[in-house]
Amino acid sequence: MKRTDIPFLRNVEYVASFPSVNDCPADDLPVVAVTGRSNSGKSSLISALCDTRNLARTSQNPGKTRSLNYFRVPAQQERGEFYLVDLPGFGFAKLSQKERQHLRKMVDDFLIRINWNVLILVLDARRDIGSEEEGIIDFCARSGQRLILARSKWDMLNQSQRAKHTKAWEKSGLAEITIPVSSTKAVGLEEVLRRIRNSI
Ligand SMILES: Nc1nc2c(ncn2[C@@H]2O[C@H](COP(=O)(O)OP(=O)(O)OP(=O)(O)O)[C@@H](O)[C@H]2O)c(=O)[nH]1
Ligand SMILES: [Mg+2]
Repeated sequence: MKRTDIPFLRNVEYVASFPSVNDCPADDLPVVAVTGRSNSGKSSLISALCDTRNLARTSQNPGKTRSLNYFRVPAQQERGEFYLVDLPGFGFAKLSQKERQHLRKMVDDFLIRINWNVLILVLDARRDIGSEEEGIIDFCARSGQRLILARSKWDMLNQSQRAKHTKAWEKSGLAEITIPVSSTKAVGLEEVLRRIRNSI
């Protein structure tokens, strides 16, 4: 698909960064949430889906997203309005144990208590799935909630690495929910957008 044909999310507005689930909007707008390890590319993916460079304030410093960042996506064509939420990254080694636990709890509380429509779990394509990601995949399978595994930074893999990874997730039964994406090269964005549309 040509870049100009991708139905990017337009006129997305930053709402606020909430320190706790208790503060999050309690209206009935659908919610699309983005989670994943620190530095996996969550904020970059959100910015790419909105065709902007810096919507979700990506940074060279991992661990920067430390609250629940809400964006409001206006209605477009047949699809209604919804919230896009950038969750704090988990597993950032440079934070204290206490701070890491706090962020992890914030994400867990969000996943359990917020009535979200689809969760995008961002995984750096060069890394293996860790125990945190496994926990989230199991949680979604048990609760029957929609999940997308976005294998990010796909542009950084060569042909043989791509083939190897594709084989691995086919073997693990995750192919159905896996989408290779590159935020910098606009790979896989239209498929992520299609699944978002189908879930809200
Ligand atoms: N080459 C390439 N680099 C990427 C891609 N996505 C993200 N990056 C880079 O990876 C780094 C981390 O990206 P972020 O989007 O800030 O990651 P994050 O998951 O939001 O990180 P935290 O907010 O710390 O949890 C940045 O230097 C990005 O430029 C991609 O698709 N391709
Ligand atoms: Mg971020």
